[in-house]
Amino acid sequence: MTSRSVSAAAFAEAKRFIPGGVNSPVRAFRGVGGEPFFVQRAKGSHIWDVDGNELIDYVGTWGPAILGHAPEVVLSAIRETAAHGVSFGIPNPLEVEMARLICEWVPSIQKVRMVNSGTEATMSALRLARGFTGRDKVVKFEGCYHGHVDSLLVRAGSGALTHGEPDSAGVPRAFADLTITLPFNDPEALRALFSREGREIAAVILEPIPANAGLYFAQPGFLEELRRLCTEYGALLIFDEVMTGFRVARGGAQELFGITPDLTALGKVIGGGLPVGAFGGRADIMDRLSPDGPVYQAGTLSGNPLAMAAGLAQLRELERVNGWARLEQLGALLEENIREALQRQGRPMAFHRVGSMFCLFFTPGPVLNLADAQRSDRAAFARYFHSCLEAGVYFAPSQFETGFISLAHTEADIVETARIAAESL
Ligand code: HOZ
Repeated sequence: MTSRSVSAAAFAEAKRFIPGGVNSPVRAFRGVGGEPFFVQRAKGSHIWDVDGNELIDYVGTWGPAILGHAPEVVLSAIRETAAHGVSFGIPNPLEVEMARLICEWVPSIQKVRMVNSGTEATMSALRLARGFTGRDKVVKFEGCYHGHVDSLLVRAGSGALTHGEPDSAGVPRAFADLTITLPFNDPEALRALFSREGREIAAVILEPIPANAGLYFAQPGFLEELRRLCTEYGALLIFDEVMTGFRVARGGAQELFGITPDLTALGKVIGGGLPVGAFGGRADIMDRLSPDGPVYQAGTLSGNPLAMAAGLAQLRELERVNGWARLEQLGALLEENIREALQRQGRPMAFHRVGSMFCLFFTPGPVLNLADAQRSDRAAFARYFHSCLEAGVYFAPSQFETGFISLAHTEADIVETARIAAESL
């Protein structure tokens, strides 16, 4: 049995001063039982806890670490930039470089504004959509998670779902009333809603690849129908690509599917591990932002030079090595090994993957929406999670999260992971 006594002591101390002992609920292991370990350091595909245990990591700081932990290109960019100052609150050239890169890589984005987290990105995109359309209602999908934005913590995924609070306390009824939720992959429900109140809808926001209630995919035609309805009724289509942006393809999920949203929210990979988000889209919409337009949005640390430098270094490295092709290879290797193990053991379980993102559901499936994902055997997932952790593999501590492979993972890491996963089923 692995010893984690130093982590246990650190957690006890943390709980005295930090609510629940964590600065974000998903870290608390509530979905799997037990207590979180404390990390000492992370490099490449591995992390070491304060007790000296080494783990192959598939959380990747919840998505940003696409090159692996602490890659040299990012570290040296941070060091070089820090030598000139760590924050200015004055326009700096790195912000413009980042904006130009985003606009070049994601053609639906003609203008972009940097913020400090994915939550800020979706929150601001929503306000802009309301300001632009002059309408109040927004539509989201059950199980999609868009950060802890008041009006989006309704039937939400990720930690909200894991902890059984998909409708958070503290969100005024009046806000929640303006949020309409629909099941994912239900075009009939979508059409019915639009024909009833389409002209009152400011925006539809979704993860084009839902990855916060496990990982599942849009059925053929669903995203196209959504795009068509938004256009017909004058509602804005917002893609939350905080997880998928720059990860599933250079141009994100919208490039994979060939769908053009009006606005896009970004985060995670874009910051190279530093706190960054961004939202952007059509210039005529973005120009409604202050100081040119009436929609106010601001941030002391937005466009922070260290964050811009780290993000730019990570994105350029990804492109230099054509990281997406390599991530697909590694993802395919994991999938092949896991599927083979499931078949060998006669375990009909839904394994979903897109590039370097993956999820093993403890249900035979099909999993097409939140209700399907909730059929997973969460007790079995918890046993699997702890068995993998004990054997040296760290997956996200919830059935309702997604795994991330990085460019630092090796074939040997992947094969070893699949072996441990198979033994833990
Ligand atoms: N957005 C992350 C994936 N579900 C979770 C990060 C967090 O809530 O701390």
